[in-house]
Amino acid sequence: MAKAKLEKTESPAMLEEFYREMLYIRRFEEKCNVAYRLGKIGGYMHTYVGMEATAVGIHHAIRPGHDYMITAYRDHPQPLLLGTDPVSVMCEIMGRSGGLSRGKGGSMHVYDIERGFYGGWGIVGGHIPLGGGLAFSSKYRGDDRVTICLLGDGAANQGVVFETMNMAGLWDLPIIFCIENNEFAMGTRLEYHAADTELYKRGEPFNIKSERIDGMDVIEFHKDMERIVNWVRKEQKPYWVEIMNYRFNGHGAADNDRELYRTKAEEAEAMKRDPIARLEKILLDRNIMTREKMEAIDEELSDKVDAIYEAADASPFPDASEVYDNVYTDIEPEKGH
Ligand SMILES: Cc1ncc(C[n+]2csc(CCOP(=O)(O)OP(=O)(O)O)c2C)c(N)n1
Ligand SMILES: [Mg+2]
Repeated sequence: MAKAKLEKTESPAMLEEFYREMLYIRRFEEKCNVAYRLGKIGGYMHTYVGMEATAVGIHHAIRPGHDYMITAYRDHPQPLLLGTDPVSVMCEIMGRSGGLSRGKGGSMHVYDIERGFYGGWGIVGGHIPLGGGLAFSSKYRGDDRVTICLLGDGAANQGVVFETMNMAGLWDLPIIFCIENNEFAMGTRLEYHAADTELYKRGEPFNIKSERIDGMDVIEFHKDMERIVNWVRKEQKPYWVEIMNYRFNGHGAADNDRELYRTKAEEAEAMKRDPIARLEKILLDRNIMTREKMEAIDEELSDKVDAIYEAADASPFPDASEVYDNVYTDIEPEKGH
């Protein structure tokens, strides 16, 4: 049994899939960064560069399309992995009418409910009780869904997190709080915002099983997440997992002053943990892939991302007449309420 599992999780085909998916996310995010600088994307935008193993490892640990997932504003990779039309994702990021929210939400409000992805939320910590609600609905209906609730190290300090943890622990909700500890909350380093930087310890007072795992080694991380997801599905209890990763870009696309809060030397050290480079080394060492094959995959994915961008750029902006559509009010705007 254990051997069969190992073969599945470490088969060459699986590792190639991990590689393709992580590289796809990186090239997609890099394209977004370029588009932002060209003025093609407005508002806020936060990329996932450096953290790709986290999205990919979780995606392969859940039942995609069946389980629920909710996150904050680093929300581009999850729908890409779930199979959402990537042009509709890019359109949303670019504010075009072909977007998932018809271009009204932007980068922070990507979602795909049909595939179990509930967004895409901009208020730090605001989505955590919603994650609790998703897990409660599974419990109430008696289905076997697991809810993945992603949150940052900074978000882990918000009051609603503790309220949700209490309810999750009390009512045995099938939710996994995935703390993406990328060491920063905007420009605030972990040790300046957390009374105890060992965030994994926070589960215990709420009677929630918890642990800290490495989120930069996609193979090990995926195995850990698979074990945790299976446990939560079977036991119908919550889990609190601190995922150690690092964001390579600035906090958001407008953050060009990373030197104000971290040194170049520190970044260089962290980039030695690059999940893509780490997997490349494993693929080469195990003779699963050659450098040439990797370059060919990179070219293929870069072309794919270029085509997604071109298609999105051809989508029109929403018409001004739509400005009040899907806004939850029946009050006439001209009456000034
Ligand atoms: C309630 C609230 N306070 C402040 C902000 C501004 N803000 C946006 S992101 C962020 C930092 C969050 O950091 P973290 O949870 O670690 O997530 P990361 O960006 O590292 O993924 C802050 C303070 C906000 N969006 N909402
Ligand atoms: Mg953070």
